[in-house]
Amino acid sequence: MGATALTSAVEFPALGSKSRSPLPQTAAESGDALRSFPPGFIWGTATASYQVEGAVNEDGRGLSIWDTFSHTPGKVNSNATGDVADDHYHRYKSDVQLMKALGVKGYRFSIAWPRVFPNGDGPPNPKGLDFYNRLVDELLANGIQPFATFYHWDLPQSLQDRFGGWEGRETSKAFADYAGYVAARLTDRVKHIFTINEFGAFVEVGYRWGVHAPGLKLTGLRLNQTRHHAVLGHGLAVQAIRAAAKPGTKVGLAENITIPAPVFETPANIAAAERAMREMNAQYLTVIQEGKYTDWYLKQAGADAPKFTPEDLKIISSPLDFVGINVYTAEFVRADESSPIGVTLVPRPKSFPHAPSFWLYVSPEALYWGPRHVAKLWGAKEIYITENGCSSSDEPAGDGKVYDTDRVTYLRSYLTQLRRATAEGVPVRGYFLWSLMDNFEWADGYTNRFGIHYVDYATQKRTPKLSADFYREVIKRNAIV
Ligand code: PNW
Repeated sequence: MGATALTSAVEFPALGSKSRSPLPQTAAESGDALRSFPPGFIWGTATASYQVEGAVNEDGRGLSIWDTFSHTPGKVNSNATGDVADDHYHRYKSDVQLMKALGVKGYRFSIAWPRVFPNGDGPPNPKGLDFYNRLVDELLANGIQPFATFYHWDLPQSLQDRFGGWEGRETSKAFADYAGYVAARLTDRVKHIFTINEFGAFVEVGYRWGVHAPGLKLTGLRLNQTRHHAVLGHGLAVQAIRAAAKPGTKVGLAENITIPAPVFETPANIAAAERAMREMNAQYLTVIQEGKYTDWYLKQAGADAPKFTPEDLKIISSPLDFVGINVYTAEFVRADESSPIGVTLVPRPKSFPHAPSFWLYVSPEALYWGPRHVAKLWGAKEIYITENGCSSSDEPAGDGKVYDTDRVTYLRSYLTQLRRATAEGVPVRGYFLWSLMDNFEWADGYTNRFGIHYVDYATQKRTPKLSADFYREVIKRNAIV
């Protein structure tokens, strides 16, 4: 059987021939109504300070827990550190040009607390803040809106040493002081602020599993109190930002909510997923939205329940202007009368497809159910997808290009689910792809690449991957391609 047998067996009408059924030629032709996003939708990319900046000893920056952790042998894959990372501190101007070439409308970056307050509290270091002044000015000059995260895990080491980091209430207070200081100086130009990135990652992975900085393995009351101080720090920061910011500044957070998706969309399973959403996020987004810990969480914690005052709960639930969610994966659930909250987690088979990052199960439904739960349960009026993306093996081909069709497929599937949410009126206003470029992927070092630009770490050369071409088209058409 040769090629002739194949071609004669299947007859493809020539394109343009009269007998051809009138199928649309492109996805856009198949109806923008089916593929497009609301007008004014903000397409963006995201990064974080320690993952891209480098320049760890420059202009008076203090030590962070990630400097200490990455320099402790055995903690990070290949003992990689963020000492140089993407050298973004020096290359931010050309990196802004990468964004401009993509056509992004927004850029989500984070501010390194130890650049601004080298000891976490005490005297500020104006030279540290100057970097962000330069970056913000460069973004605005290129028509890109800055979205700033105030805490993306690089806690000043001094706070870890003196107060046990987020184990101590003093850290929550210091965070608010730092947030107010920065808000006073940037909000003439930065209109969107995220207090904290991923409570559910930095507390659980850093203070419970010991896999991220500071590498602790807390349990019981100490762990629950750390969780409490994280959300308290967020609430205190919201108040400090509101007190210091220029009018028109919007404040929110960026949380990697656990997203329960109904394994099939029956009314009973959907109701079960909504119950699960509140409980699976009880220590973080639920208490922030509802101003109380769920009965079930407190019951489970028993004597280890965090110690708090009614005033704490009021601070934690300070009203927000928007909710940001980082979306990577879903947990499938179904209704179950026999469970105390009427829902069971469906186990994942070993063969469930995932990205090179072991935790990143490919579940596009997350980008529908995540924002929908947030809007339905808590009435959020403005939602941002503050991160979504995936790792890939990303090996450059002979021509130097990276043909990351796995990432393109991943993004297209997820965006299709996001489109379903916006079409139903879920108020998602923007989407920030993680990440603009390959970077320091925490305990995985430089092995798991998430960028849509390939970074050659030996030369710092950035090359757009196929996924960058895909994203440029999506942005240009405001539609899935
Ligand atoms: C997020 N998990 O981290 C972070 O906000 C980014 O800094 C990071 O680079 C990106 O996602 C990709 O990992 C996560 O284990 C790390 O479920 C781990 C998990 C989730 C998010």
